[in-house]
Formats: sequence, C-alpha cells, structure tokens
Amino acid sequence: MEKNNYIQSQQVLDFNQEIERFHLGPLWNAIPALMHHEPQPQAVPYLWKWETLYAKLMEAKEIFTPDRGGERRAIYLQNPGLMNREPWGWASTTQTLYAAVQLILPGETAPSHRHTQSALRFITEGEGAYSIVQGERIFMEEGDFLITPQGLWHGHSHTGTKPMIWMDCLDIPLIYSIGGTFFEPYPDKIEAPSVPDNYSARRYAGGMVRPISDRTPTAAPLGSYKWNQTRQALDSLGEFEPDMYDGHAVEYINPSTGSTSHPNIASWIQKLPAGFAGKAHRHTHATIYHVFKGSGYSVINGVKFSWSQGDFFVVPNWAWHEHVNTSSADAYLFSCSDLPVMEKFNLQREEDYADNNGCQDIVDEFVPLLP
Ligand code: GTQ
Repeated sequence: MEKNNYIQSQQVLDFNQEIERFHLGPLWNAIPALMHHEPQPQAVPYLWKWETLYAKLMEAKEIFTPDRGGERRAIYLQNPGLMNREPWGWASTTQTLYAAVQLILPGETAPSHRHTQSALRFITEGEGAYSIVQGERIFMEEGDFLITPQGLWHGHSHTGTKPMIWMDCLDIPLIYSIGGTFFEPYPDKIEAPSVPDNYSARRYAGGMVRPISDRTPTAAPLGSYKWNQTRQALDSLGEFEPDMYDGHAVEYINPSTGSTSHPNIASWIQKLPAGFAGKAHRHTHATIYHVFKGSGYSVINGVKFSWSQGDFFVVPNWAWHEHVNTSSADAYLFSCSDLPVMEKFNLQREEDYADNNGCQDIVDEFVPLLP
C-alpha cells in the first residue's frame, strides 16, 4: 500500500468528505472496492431445509389467504448477504434471482396479474391446481416445470383436494436493479380460459414438434414441461457418461427458438446417479438449486452443505462447487441461474478446480436453521 499512502493524507480525506455534500465521489477511494480482481458477490452460499420451509408455509396458511394486494401465499428465500438492499432485501436469493415456495389450498384462487419479471414454477408437491397463463389453464403435477415469461397474464386456482406446493423463481432483483418494474392486476379476479386446457403442451408434444402454423417464435410456445417426459430425457441421457460436474443434466428450452426457456433465467434439471461424486468448478453465473429427490451434499467454497429432498441452496457467482450423491438412489436437482444474463453481457466464464484431483478440501460444515 506504500504507493497509495497519499490517499490517506488528511488533505485527501478532507477533500473526500467535502465533495460528498455536492453528491460527488472520489474514484480513488472507491475503485478498489468496486472494481476488484474477480467477482465478489455479496450473496453468500446458503441452504434452507424443507422442514423449515414446510413448517412456515403451514403457519402462513393460518394467517394469509391469497387475494388482491398480497396476491400469493409465497415465502421467499432471502439471501443473508443481500439483506441490506432496501426495500425488503429486493427479495434476493442471488444477486439477480428470487426464489420462493408457494402454497395453494383446495378451493383457493390467486388472482391474475402480469408484470415485467419472468416467472417459472417447479412443482414439488401435489396435483389438481392449475395456472392460467394468457388464457390457457395449465394443470400442474409433481416434477412439472411451468413458464410464465414477462408480460403474460397469470393466476392460479386449485380444483383438487390436497394442498399444493411449488417453487417459484423470478428475476425480481434483476428487474428491480435496472428500474424495469411494471405490475398490473387483472381487471377481474382470475382470467377466463380462452383456449383448451394444457393447449400448448398438447400441441407441441412436449417440445418435439411445432404445429405448422407456429413458425414465428413466441415467448411461451410450451407452457409446461411434464415430469414424465423430463424423466425419460434424463434416463436416456443416463445411458451415457455423466458430465464430470453435473451428472446427467438437461436444460429446459423454448422449442421455437432453441434458446433458454426464459430470456433471463436458465433452468436445468440434473440426475446425479447413485454414488456420483462430481468435480469442482466455478462460473460467473449464480445458481439456486432445489433438491427434487434424493440426498447428498455440495461443497461450496470449501464448506459442506448436506441436502435432502425438498431443500434449497444457493451457489453464488464465481463460487467453487461440486455435487456428491451419497445415497444408493439417484438424486435429482432442479436449478435456475442467471446464465443468459451473463451471456448477454459477455461475462460468462468458467474455470475448473485444478488442485486435489479436482475436489475441494472440506474445511467447514454448514449448520442449517431448523423450525
Ligand atoms: O405466482 O404469479 O413467488 O407473481 C412472486 C410473484 C409468485 C406468481 C411469486 C408472482 C408469483
């Protein structure tokens, strides 16, 4: 720091303080913190246990009913490193993405609305509820992946008999940070159907073909990606060598563009075969994982995060991570990341962990909060 000593002189410190009242700032003071050598996300690695999320959803059902204003019975995963974003930590699970668990009870309706954030759902529990997206009722079953790209009307209603829970992921913090938030309630409580139920998935055979009238790309040609088709895809990929980091992993795509299912969010599902021990790597995009099935652990920046079915965890930008399936059954991880944003800004970079045969030393173990 020898050569920078002058910036600590009283004269400079006085100047720094003096210009502050003109709403000016000295770059020489700010540059080391703002333009660091490599990503230093404020988001931290974290894990939420399913027991905790479930217990809190059960408490929430006693105090809140989805209605205009509050809109949804959803509890979001607030990254502890991003609490100081005002207001409400920008509901940030990573720097750019929000994730939540949402509960809807039989007979309930969550009103239709639309917004500039893109939304997706991954169904963790139950059946019989539908999401109505731009006039199409999309019925949801466990393991289904649903998309609501920005600007489309959407609401939910439950015609089944048991409580239903799913994961939401939206680019709320990203859109908030760039000042792009628009939100509009639907004039009525919920939109009326304007096309047959499950229209898009039925017409697209899950994305394999498109009707000849649909040659122009649209935002959501396929509203839902059914679990039985996803599982088949993972099983047949599983006949080949797994990826060294992610096992048998596929990305959900928009079948009319071949690109990610949402413009700003990449969604993947991966099967880690029994006993799979992945190698460590890091990349600039940050990822939110949901453990759909199975148990194991991930090492994130040297800390062991043990996970089992229903848990959620975060791998922040540029954090070393590796996944291990410790059980004798296959594990399935659903994940969302800001990979498309990194790609658009030409920031996508990846590095593998060179030491130790590609595996991190475990220096600590994360202790999750239980209800
Ligand atoms: O279900 O439409 O978790 O609009 C956050 C915002 C869910 C939804 C969330 C939303 C929704």
